[in-house]
This record gives sequence, structure tokens and C-alpha cells, in this order.
Amino acid sequence: MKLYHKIVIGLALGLGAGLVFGENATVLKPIGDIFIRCLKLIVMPLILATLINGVASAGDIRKVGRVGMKTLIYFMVTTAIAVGLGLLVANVMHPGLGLTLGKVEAVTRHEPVTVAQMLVNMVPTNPIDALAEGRALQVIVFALLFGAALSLTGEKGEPIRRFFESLAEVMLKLTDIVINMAPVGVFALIAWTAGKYGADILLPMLKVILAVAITSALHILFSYSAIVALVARISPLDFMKKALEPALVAISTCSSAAAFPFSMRAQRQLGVPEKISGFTLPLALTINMDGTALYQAVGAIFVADAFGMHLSLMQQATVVLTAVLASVGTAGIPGSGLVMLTLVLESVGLPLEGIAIMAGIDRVLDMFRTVTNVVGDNTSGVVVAALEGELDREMCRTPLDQLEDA
Ligand code: DAS
Repeated sequence: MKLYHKIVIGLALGLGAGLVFGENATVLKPIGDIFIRCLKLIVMPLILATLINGVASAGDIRKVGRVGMKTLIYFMVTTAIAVGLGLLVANVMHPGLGLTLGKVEAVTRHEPVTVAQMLVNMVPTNPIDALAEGRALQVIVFALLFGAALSLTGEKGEPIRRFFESLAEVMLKLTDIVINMAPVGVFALIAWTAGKYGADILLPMLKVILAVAITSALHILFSYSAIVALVARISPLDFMKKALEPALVAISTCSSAAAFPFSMRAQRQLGVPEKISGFTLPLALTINMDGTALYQAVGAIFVADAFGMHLSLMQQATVVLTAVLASVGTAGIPGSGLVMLTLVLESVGLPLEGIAIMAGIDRVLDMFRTVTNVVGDNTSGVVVAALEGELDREMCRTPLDQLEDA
């Protein structure tokens, strides 16, 4: 039985256990937490090794610049589409209308970060500290610079280059060991979520949950399918089948970082060469968050409606820009999108008390945000590899059952 079969079974059993045992199922959470911690244990060294190795072995530094530019442009375009979809669905559904607001406890105010500050914060002052603290964007900036310098060092840099090449290999092997814990980890996390969130919590907020779910589904099933079909020229069905495993881990862990090792595997199975995925995936993990961006758009309209306020078209355009930038600054961990909602609400003068209303069901909304983020991350490697003429379409077409590492 393939790993993804076991993960699907784990998810189904977890859902059943949560619905049958309710709150009692929450005793399983520590098992899920151990699974997430093991995944996070490997993410930073995996990103560092694969990115330095990817840049250093790319050979032509101009090629790295070209691939980087294509990757960033791709991220911005898909995120803007996601925000547009979010505004469209929310303006049709108006999920916040008619909501009888309960008492809203004070919201911890997060000082909004300016764009300039966000750019400054991307540059680490100490790469070891960035690695230890798990600041992925700073680790990526260091890895890009170090990898570029390494590729320009020639013979003298060979020992270091070989070190990072073998470190990348070891990290991928360690990844294979950890990801086999997924069926049990997914079972425990889904059982906890289903047991914790019953109808009494979800029903009053059903409309905003539906708005985020519908927007996520539209973006995954239409935007991404159209993109992989038209740009990468591969079957959307082949893509979705191989993106399923990281998607299921994303839903259960609500963490793009936790799903990262599964995305690395899916990229291999989709025929994306490691020197592309080792570059696009770490970048996508931290700055490509379409699910978070569409959630910000829905959240802004929801809060405006809930407080009887109206957002003009200009204000909604501001939401698009702020949501795209906010998604760049969002970390791939549970609940980070809720924190960045502060930035979006502030940008159009909406009351931050709206965040407290959304916070109660954030874990459920985060499942939709994270699965959209992770599926989007997996499209980026396929699209960039296709644009570079390096996508192995034969591998992409090969069914999972015929792949030995599935
Ligand atoms: N949970 C975040 C992630 O891991 C997304 C979010 O909170 O918006 O991608």
C-alpha cells in the first residue's frame, strides 16, 4: 500500500474518531504535535541545503536570476488572482450580513509592518540565528547569496559545494524517514480538529467558512488547473493526483512548513528537476500564499459587513495590494494568516475587533488557506520547470502506483 493511500485512510479514520468521540478525541493531539515537530525539525536545514546546492550547482548565475524572476512574477500573478476571487465571492455572498455580534473581547494589536520594513527584515544579520529561530525568508536570502558566492568561487569552493551537495542528500533521506509518520500524524490531527470543532461553534460562522471554502476550491480547481494545462501543458488530473499527498498534510497540519517535505516529494513525482524545485519550493513556502491572500479579501468584506461598513472599489483595490504583500510576510505555520489580517483591516480602516470574531474558527479557515497555499506552491515548480524546458512530462504522466518512491 502506497503512503498516500495510508494518509487518506488516516484522514478518514481521524474524521470518524473526532465525530464519534467528540472532545474526548482531543487526547490524540500530542501525537499530531510530535508529527508536526518532526517535520519542522527538518524544514530549515532542508531549505538551506537544497537552496545552496541548487544555486551553486545551477552553474550560470544569470540562469538563477532568470528562474528567480519568473518565479516571483508567477507568485504575484496567482496571488492577485486569488485575492480577486476572494473579493468576488465575498461581494456576492456578503457572509457578514445579519451577523448578531456577540461581545467581542479586546484584540491584541499587532503593529502593522510597512513594506519597507518587510524588505529590510528579509536580510539576516546572523544566518545561524535566522536558522535557529526558523526565520525562513532570512534563511532563503542568506542561502541565495551564499550559493551565488559559492558558484562564483570555482575550484577553491569545491569542498564546501560538495558538503552542501551531500547535506542536501542526507536531508532528503531524513525527510523520507519522517514523512512515513504521516498516516498516524494526520489521523491524530484530524481527530483532534473534528472533535474540537462541533456544530455549535461552526454553524453561526458557516457563511464565512463557505465563502473561504468556495474561493479556495475555485482557485485550486479552476485557476491552478488552467495554469498547469495552458502554461505547463500537463493534465490537471495528473497534477492534482500528485499534489494530493502534500495537500492532505496541509489540511491536517495547517502548516505549509510541515507539508514542505511532502511537496519536495511531489515535485520529484511531477517531473520537476531538483535544481528547479530546490529553488522554487523554499521561495514558494515563504512568499507564495494564495490561500492566505484570498482569506484576507474575504475577511475584509466579512468584517465590513459585520460592522455595517461599506468598502469602496478603491478600498477593495487597497485590500488586493495589502493582501498580496501581507501574504509575502506570512509564515508557513498555523494561524499566521489571522495575524496578518490586522494589516489588511488597518489598511482600509476596518475595526480590528473583527479579528476576534474570525479567531474562534481560525483553525477551520486555516485548513482551506493552507491547502491552497501548498497546492499553489506545487504549481510553481511545474510552471517554472516547463518555462525553462526542463519539465519531465513522461514522469509527470506516470501514475503514482508505478513510482517506487510514492
Ligand atoms: N497556516 C498558514 C500556512 O501554513 C497559512 C495561514 O495561516 O494563512 O500556510
